[in-house]
Amino acid sequence: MVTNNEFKYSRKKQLKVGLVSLLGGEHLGTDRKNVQNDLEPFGLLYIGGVAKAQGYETRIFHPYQKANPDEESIAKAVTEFKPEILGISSMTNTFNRSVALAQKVKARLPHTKIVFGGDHIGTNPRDVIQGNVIDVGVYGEGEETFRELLENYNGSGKSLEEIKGISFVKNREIIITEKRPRVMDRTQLPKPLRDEEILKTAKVGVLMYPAPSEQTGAASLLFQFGCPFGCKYCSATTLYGSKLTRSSVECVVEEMKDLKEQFGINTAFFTDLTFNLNYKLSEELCANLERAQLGVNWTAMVRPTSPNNQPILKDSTIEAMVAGGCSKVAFGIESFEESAMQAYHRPTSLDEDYRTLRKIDEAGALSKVFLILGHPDETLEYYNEVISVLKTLMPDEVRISFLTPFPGTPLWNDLEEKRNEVLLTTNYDDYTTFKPIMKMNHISPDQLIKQRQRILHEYYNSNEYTSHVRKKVARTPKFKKSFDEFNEELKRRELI
Ligand code: B12
Repeated sequence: MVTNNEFKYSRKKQLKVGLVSLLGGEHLGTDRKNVQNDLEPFGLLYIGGVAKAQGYETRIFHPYQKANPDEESIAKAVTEFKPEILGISSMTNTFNRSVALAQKVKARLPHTKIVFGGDHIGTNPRDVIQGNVIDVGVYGEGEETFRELLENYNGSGKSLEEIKGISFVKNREIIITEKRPRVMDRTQLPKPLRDEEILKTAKVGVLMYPAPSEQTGAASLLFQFGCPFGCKYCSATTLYGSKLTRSSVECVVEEMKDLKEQFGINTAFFTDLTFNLNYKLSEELCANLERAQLGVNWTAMVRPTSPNNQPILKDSTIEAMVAGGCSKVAFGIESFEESAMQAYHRPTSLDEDYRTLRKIDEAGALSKVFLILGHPDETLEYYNEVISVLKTLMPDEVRISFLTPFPGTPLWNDLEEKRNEVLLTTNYDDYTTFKPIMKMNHISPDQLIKQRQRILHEYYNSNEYTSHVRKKVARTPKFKKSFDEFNEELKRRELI
């Protein structure tokens, strides 16, 4: 049991901060048949920005760095660096491996303090107890919390009990301190600490303009942080509450400009969960990006309808996005199975989805839709409907996840005492959205995996899709290479 987790070091010692984020299960190995994007561990980079701004020697360790291809080499590199503080960012599917890595480091550096943050501990602060190695868990957004922890390290700050937004173990008891209010104006925060090697390895996939082979690095960016819509399967509500915080138009344009000039990137990924939430602001950002003519193409996630299914995505926003360099617009259809839409608190309008896709085609961008399969009530008939709906909607790219009630989400919390009854597994490693997690009434896990493959295979091989792509490339010839590379990847994934 981690006992002395107070961080008392001699006054103003030049502390060293190590930061680690491991890759998800689907990103490991050569297969990578479910990988969509390779992006920076963005949350961790913001934490790095805080540590650097506090004047600490800060180093990031990540598998996109040639020197750190796997967890053993990362543990070795961290040990050689001898940080006083090791910050680890983890999702649920990387949590167990992150704990194992922390144990390896702690065994060699018993005085190094281990601080976990990110989507998993961020929504499950009680898991600070796991593995008996985590000194502090940071839940919710982490910048201000980590700054106060660093001050605590230097003996100049608050005691752990006084620091909001953390969990730790004291006298065999899990202490969870008060929730930390969000930082409404993120222009006050230090910029993310970028790592050139990670940035240049990062790519937006699978279908993108510029095509993956022509991308010179993909930067993650954030304008509006959080989402008030409260879909029950999403971690955002638990992580960030319903408030939306933001940076500024000037800061985002400046950041993209700096990344272009400093690292020569030509691609970006907005991690905003719903880019069109405040459409006037989003359009203002796009107008400024258009004026700046930075030659960076980017993708963003939008939402066509509100939680009560009213249209919220304006044509003017899509036009402004494309004029500002957006070359791929992504949005969730998720499910149109009645009980699933209710259970997820996430309705969809296929008419509005159709209108949105045609608008994206007309504006000259690529489109990607997200679907979730695996709600217990789904049937084979529903999957046949999914195929015919896709042939009608004709998105350029489809990502199908399996319903995954991530620990700490409303969906997980609602399952409460009947979890063992309705879940196939509670092994965190399986929570990648590419493994069936929920037991279903009419479909076995193997059948579900086959149905997912069948839906993608039948859609991408359909005449509707082939002629849609032909017309799209005829209308926007610059997309030819993007679709050619996409085709190659679909073949490699045995989807065509
Ligand atoms: C961008 C993104 C990605 C990117 C990059 C992910 C990365 N960080 O490495 C890509 C496309 C690669 C990706 C892949 C996957 N993703 Co993803 N992704 C997102 C998305 C859309 C935005 C995340 C983001 O950048 N937010 C902005 C940053 C600034 O916020 P943040 O990450 O929360 O960081 C803050 C705090 O968490 C905290 N913090 C974070 N790390 C640390 C570390 C320390 C030490 C401290 C103190 C604090 C701290 O402070 C940060 C600043 O305030 C989220 C959606 C969401 N709801 O957030 C899903 C999301 C994180 N992804 C999810 C999943 C499941 C995956 C995949 C497993 C899916 C798959 N199989 O492909 C993979 C796994 C990849 C991996 N590396 O593990 C889930 C995770 C749920 C969970 N509990 O695990 C989310 C929440 C979506 C959802 N379904 O709800 N993803």
